[in-house]
Amino acid sequence: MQKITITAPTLNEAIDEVKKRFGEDVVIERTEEINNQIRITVALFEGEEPILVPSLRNTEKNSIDNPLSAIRLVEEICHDHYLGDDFKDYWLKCLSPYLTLTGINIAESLAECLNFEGQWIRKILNLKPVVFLGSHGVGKTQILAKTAALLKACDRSVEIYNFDTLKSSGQGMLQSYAQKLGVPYYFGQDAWKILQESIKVQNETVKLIDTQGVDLKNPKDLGWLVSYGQKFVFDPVLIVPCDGCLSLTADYGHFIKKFGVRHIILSKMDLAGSLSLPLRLAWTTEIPIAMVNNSASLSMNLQYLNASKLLSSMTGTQITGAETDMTAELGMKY
Ligand SMILES: Nc1nc2c(ncn2[C@@H]2O[C@H](COP(=O)(O)OP(=O)(O)OP(=O)(O)O)[C@@H](O)[C@H]2O)c(=O)[nH]1
Ligand SMILES: [Mg+2]
Repeated sequence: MQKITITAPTLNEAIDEVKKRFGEDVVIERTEEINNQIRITVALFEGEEPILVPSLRNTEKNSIDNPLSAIRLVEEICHDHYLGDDFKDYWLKCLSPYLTLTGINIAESLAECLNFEGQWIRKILNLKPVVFLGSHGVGKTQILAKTAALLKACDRSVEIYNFDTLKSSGQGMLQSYAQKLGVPYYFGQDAWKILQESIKVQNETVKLIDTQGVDLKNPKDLGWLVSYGQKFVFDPVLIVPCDGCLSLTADYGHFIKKFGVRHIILSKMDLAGSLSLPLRLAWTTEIPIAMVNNSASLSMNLQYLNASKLLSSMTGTQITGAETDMTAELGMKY
């Protein structure tokens, strides 16, 4: 076996050079950063010895031991999910220190690109009403209901405030759900008054606020949040549909800034072919992904997401409730 090193200003250029000189099926033994240059060490085998670079499609493994396969997988995922060249380059840069022959954990490099807040439900504060925001029909009401159920299962006291006075069907569903959970439910103008009193008292109760769907380009119906936001502190979470259009990323980004969104919750991951909108949004805004809603059914829990689960989902293996999944532990029997 012969070892050759190739040096280039960036990882991509170094890899291109390796591919150009030695073809696709070559074993990269190591990558290092030396004097702001990337140095790749390539192992060349003599004779007919085949070099196998396994395809990672549909694999459940996050850990692989071939640097070139790891790079290919990242390139494939970015291509398939329309994540863009800038995201791909960033991810490859994060991956580069992990490219050794001792097992490459791609999920760790992905975790450096995106923030995840799996403990979001546990960290919700009583003093900051959580406002569920988002476009029309993205899953706000359903996610609020699931959040309420999970908080109840953690023995937290919860109140639901419905400010969506436009949608009578949403009102009916949320009200009946609150009844089943034994959670106080307030609607419309009454909800306003009671919420203000409840905030003043500073009790142990978590307050969840449902809102009507808004046009993200022109969220005029949320003027109340801006004016009340000067008096009270809210915790705005944005529901981002995984099947949403990538071209909306900038509108979502402006909305996040305007309303001080602290977390995003992904919805409809079960329906999405590509995850371009939520992932590019999470990457560009650095807002943590708190939870995922994965079903049209109220009886299916929210799940937390981490890099490893996301990677499984993006390579074709559906996300399943891992043993450490808080929501699976709690179970939602309502
Ligand atoms: N498949 C799937 N369906 C979902 C998911 N989340 C919500 N839904 C469905 O999407 C529809 C809309 O959900 P809602 O919770 O009413 O959405 P919303 O954002 O409150 O809608 P508006 O109040 O009208 O703006 C319902 O039929 C839900 O069952 C999800 O993660 N996956
Ligand atoms: Mg709703």
